[in-house]
Amino acid sequence: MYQIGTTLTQFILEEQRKHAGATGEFSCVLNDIALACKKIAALTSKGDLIGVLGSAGSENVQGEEQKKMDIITNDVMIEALSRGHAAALASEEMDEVYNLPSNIPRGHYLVTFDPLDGSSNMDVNVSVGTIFSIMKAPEGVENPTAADFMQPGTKQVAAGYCLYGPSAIMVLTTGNGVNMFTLDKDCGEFLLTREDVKIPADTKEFAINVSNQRYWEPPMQRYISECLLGVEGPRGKDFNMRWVASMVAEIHRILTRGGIFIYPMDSKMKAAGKTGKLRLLYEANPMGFIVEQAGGMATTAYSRIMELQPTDLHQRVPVVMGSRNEVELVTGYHNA
Ligand code: P6P
Repeated sequence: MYQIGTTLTQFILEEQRKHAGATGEFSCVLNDIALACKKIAALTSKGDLIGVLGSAGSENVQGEEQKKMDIITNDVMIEALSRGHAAALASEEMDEVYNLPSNIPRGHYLVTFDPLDGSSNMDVNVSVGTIFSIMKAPEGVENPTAADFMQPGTKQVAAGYCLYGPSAIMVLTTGNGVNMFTLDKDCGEFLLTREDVKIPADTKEFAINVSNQRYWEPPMQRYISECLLGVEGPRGKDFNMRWVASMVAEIHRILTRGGIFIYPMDSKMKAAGKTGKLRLLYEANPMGFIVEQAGGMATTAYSRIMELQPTDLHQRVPVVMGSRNEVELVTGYHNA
């Protein structure tokens, strides 16, 4: 018998039924995000056909050039999440917390997001993605502030991303494992395609931007040089390297076949007064939640990412995440 399969909406509602007293609001937030990702998938697939590539001629709060699609996808996320289910929003593309218009009812959830991670890859037609994290909002606060978002990653109630590649794939955790949903563009539904995804504990594949090698701290120099020595070296095996420059694509590969993704602290960042490259609230924490829920590990090279106490909406941190045994080795080198 032909099977449609399990839609994301059905999956979310079945999860909701497991929580007695659930109001359905959390489910609505997830469905709002799914709607936004369907729209973004449509936009990214058209690219030059609809004139959405290239620079917007502006900078974000980090002083990084904004692409047209950074702004467009941010607008899509804001509209989709302004339907009375979220309490407030925070985005890589917005300096401050986004409070909803006064005529919109407030939900009980804070949502942070990077609307189009790796957006510079849009101009060269390489995979990009939307990353999101959901936390509880404080009770009875009409307009949450940045302080309300300063919650460690362990407080996340859900995290996910949508990868816009050959397929559009939504990857979601609500704290009970990781599931993947592929967008069937013919019927406009995300359909469950991989359940309870687990990352292999060991790997032979690392992802790091080697052009920064001369700036790395000694333990990171040691780790990567050992990988490069291959089977003749102390690791006793050859390694492969990947670098897509889209964190979403790297993490998706790691969820699929294992690996380690590293964006370390380095002396160039220190000299510039930076604390890392990737953003804690809407990149490192959501991806860390997903990786941990898939049996992997996520650290700063020194400590667990999800236990960090955030101090700023756009705070950056070093990131080492993926196959548990490999991340443990790297973290051990840094804490030796
Ligand atoms: P680099 C994309 O801009 C991003 O935030 C991550 O998705 C990606 O892993 C990293 O930066 C790429 O950084 O220095 O290689 O351009």
